[in-house]
Amino acid sequence: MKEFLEERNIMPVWQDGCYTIDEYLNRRREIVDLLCFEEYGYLPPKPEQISFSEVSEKELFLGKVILKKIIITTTLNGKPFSFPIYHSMPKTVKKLPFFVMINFRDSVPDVSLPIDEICERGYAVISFCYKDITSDDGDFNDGLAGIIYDGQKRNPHDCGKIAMWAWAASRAMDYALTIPELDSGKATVIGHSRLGKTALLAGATDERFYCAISNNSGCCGAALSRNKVGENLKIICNAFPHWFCENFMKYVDREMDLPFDQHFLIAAMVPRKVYVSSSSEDLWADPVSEYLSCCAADEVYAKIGMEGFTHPNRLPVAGDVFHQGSIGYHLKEGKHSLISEDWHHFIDYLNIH
Ligand code: GTR
Repeated sequence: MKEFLEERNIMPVWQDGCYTIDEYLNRRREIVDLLCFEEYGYLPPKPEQISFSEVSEKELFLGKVILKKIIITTTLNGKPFSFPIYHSMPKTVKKLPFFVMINFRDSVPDVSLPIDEICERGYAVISFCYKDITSDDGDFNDGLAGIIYDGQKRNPHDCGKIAMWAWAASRAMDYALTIPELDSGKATVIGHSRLGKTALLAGATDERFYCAISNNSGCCGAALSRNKVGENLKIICNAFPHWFCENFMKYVDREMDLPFDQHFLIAAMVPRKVYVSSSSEDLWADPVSEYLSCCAADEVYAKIGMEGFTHPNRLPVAGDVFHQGSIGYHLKEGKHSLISEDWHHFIDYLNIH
């Protein structure tokens, strides 16, 4: 794989003097800081107060699944901000591993959230709709954005919308920690596409997530930016400048000047687990660049003596599933999507680790 990585001008995540997990954790903080400062903006602060109120409970799938709707209420800058989350779990007496899913919709089940199959395999899910946090557009008065900016201008390193959605995933995690049926050590944050970018940032900034899963996250998610095909920085920053901080705009057409590449975001999960899934026809996201990012991040696991990305010495082909190391991976045949097949791969991987 060396020749492919050389073509991409891969920057080493590693710096001299880090050989243990503890030394890497300091480096990790610098990496997360860099990604926030230059790309996504710093996440909003932890709320001054947080509370949870259950508004409904029902049974689904002939009573096999319990679905609760909860309102999370936070106080931020002295002002209240609330949003709904959905907590689905199988009826059980034992502690459950669980997903925090940042979703496009608030429906449960949903086309991307086959709750019956996930619960059947012994996992719970806490999901929420990203638009219940703040709108997916340049309106910085809507929802959480309005609370944070209060009509003021953003500083160049202040949060864009991805960082706000990631903040909400951490609030869902705050809720999970209050639920005795959920195993706090087995939390995985997951999202698809723009929300796959968000899941990686949530995992990078909140170490309570044991694993982060990015499904088809592409540009500014799992995929390397340098020499990427399909969407690039110019296209994404033109279409969705609100996803990022203002500092990021200076890298349009200047990928080579970035002081990092997206494998830094993957490496921010070390020594925890991270999973990248791609779809073979998703050329906009660029599966090869997603794969090479995993190859590049592998180095960091290797340095601290952990198995990182275990894969054959070739580019991926549809049907590949690599679950052995700390970086999980699969390339499904088909289009840009998050479907039941992906979920079964994720659960297979989590069950091994
Ligand atoms: C596209 C965008 C991608 C991807 C996708 C999505 O329009 O170019 O970066 O995130 O949206 O979120 O569905």
